[in-house]
Amino acid sequence: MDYNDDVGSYWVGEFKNSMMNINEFQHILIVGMGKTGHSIAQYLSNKNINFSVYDKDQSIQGIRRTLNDARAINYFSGPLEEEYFLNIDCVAISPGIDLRSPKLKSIRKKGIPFINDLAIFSQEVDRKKIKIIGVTGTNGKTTVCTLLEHLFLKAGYKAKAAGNIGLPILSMNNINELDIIILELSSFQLEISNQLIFDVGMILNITEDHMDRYDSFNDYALSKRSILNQSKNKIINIDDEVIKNWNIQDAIVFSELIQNKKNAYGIKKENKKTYIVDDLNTKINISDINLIGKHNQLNVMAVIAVFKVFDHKFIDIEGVLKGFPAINNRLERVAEINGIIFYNDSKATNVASAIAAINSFEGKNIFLIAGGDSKSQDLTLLYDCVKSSVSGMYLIGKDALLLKNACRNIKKIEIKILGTMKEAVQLAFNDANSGDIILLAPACASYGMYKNYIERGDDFKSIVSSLV
Ligand code: UMA
Ligand code: ADP
Repeated sequence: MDYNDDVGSYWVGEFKNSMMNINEFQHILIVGMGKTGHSIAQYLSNKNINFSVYDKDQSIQGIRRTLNDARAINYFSGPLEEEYFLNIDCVAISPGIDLRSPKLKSIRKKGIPFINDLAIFSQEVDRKKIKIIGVTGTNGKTTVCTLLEHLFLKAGYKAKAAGNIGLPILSMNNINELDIIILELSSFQLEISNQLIFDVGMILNITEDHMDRYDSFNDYALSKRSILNQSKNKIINIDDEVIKNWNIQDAIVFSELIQNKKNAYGIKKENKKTYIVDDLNTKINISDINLIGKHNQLNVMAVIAVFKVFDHKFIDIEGVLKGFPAINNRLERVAEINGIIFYNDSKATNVASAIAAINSFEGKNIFLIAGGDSKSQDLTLLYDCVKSSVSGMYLIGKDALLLKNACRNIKKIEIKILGTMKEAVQLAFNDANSGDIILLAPACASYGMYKNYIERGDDFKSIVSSLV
């Protein structure tokens, strides 16, 4: 089915191309020279395809240096100009570039195709041999991809997770020696090209994020939904408010609420243990895994659903799940000091993930450190959760005041705005008592205070370790 027929027309659809052959282009302009741009440049250079490069911020000398032996025809930097597209017959775009740019739309209108690393990869990979799993959703992608990679490796497959997880798809070595590739896909990556077909494509959830990049939540949701048009087998979360309304009929589903339905995974509690179950007598004990919170139960269900498509008889799923370690910056237990437990969930960069973190400590007093760049999200969605479960709120970063305003009518707690992470941790530590939780779950991106969420999590951890 054609993309636009299925989801209606919206601006992102303008950039979806059908099949094309990379070798037929005479001169490609790479827009954005971060990790992705560099991986595309290296690929084109290896194939002897002509290319030029553009980056808004990086200097021409800087790009020349980091490209090493790859040689571009032209190097452009500064504001994007239409003249950079003269003699260009294809644009290779990085995910960080906002496609609503009038200049890019006008280039596209002239009929110049836009591609990305996924489209190039689709021509490089040997599909007779390699299975590809695509994972998208607002939250949980890295957890699911890492867990899938872990399970497949333990089962003896040559498996690799790549994509938005931090490894550009074209930077993977020896692609065609692999059996299974697990691709973490952002909405930005899904905006371009429908060339790559997934053996399994899944959507974990859709909640507000990246509202600074979309005109509406619907545009963001539709970008995620487009993965289903490119997937031979679909896996979806039907507890999700957005996904359930799509009424997708031919998918394997997972849900906390249903059981014993065909092609469905659910949760069963029995003798204080939690199991993932299906209609075919699958019963997997997940009580003792290192991933805490209900949201992680959903993530594990999504992972297990993949084994409906792949043969799994020889994997001890329960055993492997138990041995899977917690992932850095995702509800990572950092320390216990004077009976107070510190958790680092720096990767909670949106409201839904912060709510999932707070809901993971039922019955505990939670002292929440949050704030940063809110990316135009609706912060009032935090209100109910903070009201019912948070005992103290310590806000930092650019949008601290916006967060405070979103929660200002909650009378029972004091909300403090602090200048640094150190002050926030110190104050939370002063206010908490034995048995309480101090949780970094910012609900915001780290921009403005840190290079990324990893640096923010590292700062939190080092401040906590200095409290001992
Ligand atoms: N740039 C421009 N013009 C612009 C915007 C950016 O020239 O208008 C330039 C910047 O100066 C910079 C380069 O583009 O030099 C950055 O490109 P990029 O933002 O596409 O970043 P990459 O380094 O290529 O990283 C991208 C993903 N980044 C984004 O989607 C923003 C990485 O996800 C991903 O790991 C990597 O490709 C490999 O696939 C990061 C991310 O934050 C971790 N993703 C978002 C998320 O997870 O929420 C979607
Ligand atoms: P992504 O790669 O989609 O950003 P991660 O696995 O890195 O996902 O997790 C990002 C944040 O979301 C973390 O704070 C994590 O605790 C939280 N999280 C993980 N899975 C879910 C989920 N299914 N629903 C809500 N939040 C989640």
